[in-house]
Amino acid sequence: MKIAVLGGDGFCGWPTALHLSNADHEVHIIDNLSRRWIDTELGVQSLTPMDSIQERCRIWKQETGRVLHFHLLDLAKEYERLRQWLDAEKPDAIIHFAEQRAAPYSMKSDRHKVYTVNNNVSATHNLLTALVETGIDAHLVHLGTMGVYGYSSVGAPIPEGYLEIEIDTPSGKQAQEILYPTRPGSVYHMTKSLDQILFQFYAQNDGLRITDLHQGIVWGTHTDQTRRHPQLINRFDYDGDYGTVLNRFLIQAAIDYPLTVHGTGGQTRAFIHIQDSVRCIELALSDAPEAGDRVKIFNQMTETHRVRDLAEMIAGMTGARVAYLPNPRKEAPENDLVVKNEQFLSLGLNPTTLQEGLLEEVVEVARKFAHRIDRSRVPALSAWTKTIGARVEKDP
Ligand code: NAD
Ligand code: USQ
Repeated sequence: MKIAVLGGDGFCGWPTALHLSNADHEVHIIDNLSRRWIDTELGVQSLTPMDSIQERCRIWKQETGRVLHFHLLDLAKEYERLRQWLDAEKPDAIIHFAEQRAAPYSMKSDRHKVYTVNNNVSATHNLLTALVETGIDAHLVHLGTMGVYGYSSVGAPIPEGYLEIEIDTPSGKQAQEILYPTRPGSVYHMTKSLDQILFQFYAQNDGLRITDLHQGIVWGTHTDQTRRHPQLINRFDYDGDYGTVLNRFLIQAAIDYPLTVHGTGGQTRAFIHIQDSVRCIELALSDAPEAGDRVKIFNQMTETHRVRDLAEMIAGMTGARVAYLPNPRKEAPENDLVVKNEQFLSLGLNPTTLQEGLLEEVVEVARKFAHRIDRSRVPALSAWTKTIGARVEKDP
């Protein structure tokens, strides 16, 4: 297939582009490199040294003989160029990673909220309307988030996207299937909830074929392809805005920094290893909906863990200390989480679960590049409300 990977320079997009290229697909990366600019804005860098996207593509060709095409394009701001590109290239499938994805970054200030909403909602909507306009029947696979469901403590299993309900009508009870009610916990997660409505509309109105993957927190760094050459290494975020919890704990353990648990650490979240994330996308591509189908929704996660359990496990493994800090976020201090993920399992996913070997591998990567870590960028300082901000700043 000819596949466009939007956001293919990012943490999930790069290994996906390599995986699909390795599987003999013709891969086109589209990215505006905004993530690299945000590193500059925040004064941080990936733990792992990343070459330019052009250099990464050159090394991939040198190692495998396969070509990765790169196009510098802003999906949110360059609608005409996007439409022309689609019209000229007519991809069979499009994988959409190209959004501002950090919850803390989206809550930093009013400017960051505005940027995140404008960038994410415009990128998704521009893509959808350009597909309609050009009449291209590509299968669109979007990387969404488990966070759209919210983390209430009800404890009932979270279905894959849709909820069956019964409503009272004058002629008795009627069964109905609705999108699971969304309850985002940050401006970023809110944009993913808005994306869901955009997808629902364009599938029903124009017959677009869309799959939305509600992905959990991705951990790890290597995949089979990124291991092939040092310059193909994946990015790895550790800072307080972009670093995700398990990867942060692993680098903190490597540099002897107390593991930064927010609050009691009673938050339970869904996780998936980067290698499985890449594999799930390939599986989703092989199971495309037909025109006229509702949006196909998968829960892309393999296990759930409580944050404090992860911290204690890594502390036990590495001897790191655990620090329980005031929580900069507004979120339930404790929640249970049961998630259905039968669809990927039935398509043949064989989940990679947290294993000491793999955790140790990440700590090794962190130790190798520890000299690149700026300890002052480790604390998570972006506060969800002004009141919470005052409390977090007072913490010694
Ligand atoms: P990332 O920030 O590393 O990559 C996103 C890429 O998209 C970057 O290279 C960025 O430059 C590009 N981009 C952003 N806006 C763009 C625009 N307007 N035009 C063109 N390119 C643009 O993020 P990631 O961790 O790879 O996440 C990718 C997707 O997966 C996101 O949509 C995110 O919501 C979702 N996701 C990520 C995780 C995770 O743990 N990393 C978990 C669940 C879901
Ligand atoms: N947390 C800590 N200590 C830290 C960092 C985080 O205790 O040092 C806690 C947070 O308070 C939160 C949980 O860990 O309760 C998860 O935080 P996170 O930063 O790992 O994940 P999140 O903000 O939810 O966002 C990440 C990705 C996002 C993706 C989402 C999937 O950045 O793109 O959508 O995971 S999910 O969480 O399933 O919605």
